[in-house]
Amino acid sequence: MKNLVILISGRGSNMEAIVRACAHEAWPAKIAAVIANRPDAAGLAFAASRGIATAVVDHRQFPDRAAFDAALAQTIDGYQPDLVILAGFMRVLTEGFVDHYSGRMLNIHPSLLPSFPGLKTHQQALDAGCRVHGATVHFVTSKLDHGPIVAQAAVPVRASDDAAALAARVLGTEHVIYPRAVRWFVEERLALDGGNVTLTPPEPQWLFLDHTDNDTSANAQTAGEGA
Ligand code: NHR
Ligand code: GAR
Repeated sequence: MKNLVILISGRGSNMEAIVRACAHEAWPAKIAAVIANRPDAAGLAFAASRGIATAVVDHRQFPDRAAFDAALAQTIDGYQPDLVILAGFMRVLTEGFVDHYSGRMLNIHPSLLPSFPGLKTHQQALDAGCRVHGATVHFVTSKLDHGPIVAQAAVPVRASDDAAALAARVLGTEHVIYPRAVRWFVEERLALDGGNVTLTPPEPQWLFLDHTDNDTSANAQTAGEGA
């Protein structure tokens, strides 16, 4: 039985997808706690409604990142986690914190890494004229958004997209690949060799999601552009 601790900052829809998959697929795992860095994180209510322990470590109450990270690690370690899951967690973590959870901390980032690390990824993809965009599950290392890749999902960029529409399409794929990747960890199927991840036995570590919405005009426009 593996203990999972999930860190959130807001809505928590990825956390919710993982909680549901863990229950429905009867993983040999327990969601030991959901921890937020904001007292008003909406996802805390869902976790509590499922009988999951919740905690808040408010970053605004600490003088610097090192002090916040030390308090956060102490709270996390109280739950003896086998895996720490960043799910829409919005604070950059110090090297000491990341090293402490080396090989046992995952993040989902809303872009096809190594493109577009950092924030406002959907607007970055639109501004770059990308025709595909997506999300990446990766092990967390001290180099922000650059850890070994576990799974990726790609979606088309539609001509009519704004950042919110594109984010919604990507989010739908996050809810598929993140629970899947966590399950692989729980099943002890992930191995890290250098900067790469191997999955044993292998299965596709990618997802291409097309026709998730009925935006036929975008297809027509693509043909018209000769793209
Ligand atoms: N920490 C390390 N060391 N490495 C990673 O790969 C990390 C990480 C912490 C969080 C998630 C990441 C993402 O998926 C993540 C990966 C927040 C910021 C950020 O700039 C950047 C990347 C990510 C999360 N945060 C601002 C900060 O000053 C605060 C923004 C806010 O509060 O809204 O920390 O995108
Ligand atoms: C998700 O799209 C996640 O990939 C992204 O924020 C959203 C959180 O949604 N993460 C980051 O941008 C990390 N910097 P959720 O709270 O509903 O899971």
